[in-house]
Amino acid sequence: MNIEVLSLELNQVQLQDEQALEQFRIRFLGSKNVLKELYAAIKDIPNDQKRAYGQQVNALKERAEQIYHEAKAALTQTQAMGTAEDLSRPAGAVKVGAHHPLSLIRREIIEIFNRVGFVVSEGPEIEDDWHNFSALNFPPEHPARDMQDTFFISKGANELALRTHTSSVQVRVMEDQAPPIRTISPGRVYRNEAISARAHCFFHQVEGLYIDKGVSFADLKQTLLYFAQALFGPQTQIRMRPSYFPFTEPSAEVDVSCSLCNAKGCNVCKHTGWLEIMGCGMVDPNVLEACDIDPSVYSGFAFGMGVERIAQLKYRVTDLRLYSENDVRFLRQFKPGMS
Ligand code: 2U9
Repeated sequence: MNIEVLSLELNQVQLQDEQALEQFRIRFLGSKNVLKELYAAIKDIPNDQKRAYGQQVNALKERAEQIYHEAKAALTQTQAMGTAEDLSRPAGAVKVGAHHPLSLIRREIIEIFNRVGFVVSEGPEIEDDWHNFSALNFPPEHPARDMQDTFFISKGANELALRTHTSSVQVRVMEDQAPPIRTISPGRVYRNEAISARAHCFFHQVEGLYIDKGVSFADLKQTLLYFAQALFGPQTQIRMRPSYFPFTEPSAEVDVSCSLCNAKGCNVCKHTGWLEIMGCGMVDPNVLEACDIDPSVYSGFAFGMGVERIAQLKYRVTDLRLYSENDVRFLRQFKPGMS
């Protein structure tokens, strides 16, 4: 074996698979490699040529190492490309989540009222007696103040409870801002009820409030007609039935014509042609006074609706518990814009 032959071999070598690579390693870099022969022969080289000879063998060894490492790296890369993802291919479909039906309805309601100048106001879920009851004209003996109906956190002088409606947020708005006020308050509210298909210990409301000079019941009716037609379709009619709430006078329940049967009567509207969707009324002068707004100058209307109730009508959800059980078979049915 001599330097020229091995040098020629290194020039021509092709290491295209694992086997060839391993054979090359054994031959040039293994414990009994061919270069050892050349190193051993150094003792027979004349002294004046030893240095040049040694440099040539070292150069051979370095080239062999370089060829081995480059071929190994190239093989590893080829293998990786064979098994890994092809990064140039279009990505597979990504599974996206769905919006919760209550979020879809809440968003739709907010958008409809935004268009006619109502802005969203939010407030605490833990409320004091004043903002949840007293400022809203609830008499001291009103049943809503009872432990049976409300979740109290503390009783006595510093009484706190989970809010039973988002009207409390609007009391705060009236205390903080001068009229004109046009606001809607979406949010979660709590009632001390046994959980069933038709009742839950929490649900969601959107309440609205409009206070200005000269606001009338006609303004209320026209605003709610606009809302009902925006939400349920332009053919929708509304009707009002007299009702009672401590915070409004006069008060009314609002029905929309049943869009399922064109108000002809079906199972959903219980053959009446009408579906109840909200309550409303003119803000009681006592409430305005409690919030330092002069009822001889200003008047206002208010309304309130349950988001679950609206979602029930739009999506035909008949069991309230579905909204909070996080069952993906229920949740993934809802897509933005489907309502
Ligand atoms: C202020 C004054 C008055 C909000 C109103 C209703 C009528 C109403 C219910 C509908 C179904 C609650 O979710 S529900 O159980 N709400 O009927 N809410 S008027 O009146 C207000 C609000 C704020 C300061």
